[in-house]
Amino acid sequence: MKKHSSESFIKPAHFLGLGMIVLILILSACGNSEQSSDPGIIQDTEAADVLKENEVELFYDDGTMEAHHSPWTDNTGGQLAVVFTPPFYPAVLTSAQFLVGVNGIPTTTLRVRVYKGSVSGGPDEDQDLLSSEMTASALFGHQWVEVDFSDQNVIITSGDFRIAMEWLTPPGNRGENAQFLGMDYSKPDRRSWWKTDSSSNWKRIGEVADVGDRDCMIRATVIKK
Ligand SMILES: [Ca+2]
Repeated sequence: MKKHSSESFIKPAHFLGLGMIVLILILSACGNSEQSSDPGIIQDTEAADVLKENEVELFYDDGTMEAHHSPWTDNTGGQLAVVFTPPFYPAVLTSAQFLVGVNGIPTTTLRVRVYKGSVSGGPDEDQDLLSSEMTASALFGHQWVEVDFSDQNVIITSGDFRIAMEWLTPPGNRGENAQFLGMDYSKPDRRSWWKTDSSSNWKRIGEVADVGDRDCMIRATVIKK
């Protein structure tokens, strides 16, 4: 009887009232959850936007490879380099990209070099900006190989800097024994440099062969400190 009287006590109107209260509570909870989670999402997005705004990729090639080069030598230590001018100071170097060509042996290990220097002069190897030796390699040909400098603490406070690909394996006179670097022949910027082997002097790439100036396909990403 007690059970029966209890059931008879809750009438349809009461169910409707309880339902409304539950609905209001649910909507209220949803509102609270939006209020508590939205600011976090907005903050994350703002932080990412700020990071993106401050990060700049520096490049002087147009992304299309007309040819690819190697130092064409039987010796080691040949290098191809690009000089970069940061748009702000201090600039922290975060990464570099090298477009490795398809010919030769694309997966050959290369050494990454970063020096001080200037647009008007050659790379200054006495001012090596890396704190430890860095190497990289492509997984296959015609690939931008990205190198991360986040552990290197490379900070440019004034002037320019240079990034070079160094051949650790003698490429041979036709370059067939090692990797190639992509070259852009369109609108060259007089920023690319050539060194045949470890004992050679740096030359502007326009002084090598008779095809004029061209851009080595090396890029750099910097962020304002
Ligand atoms: Ca091009």
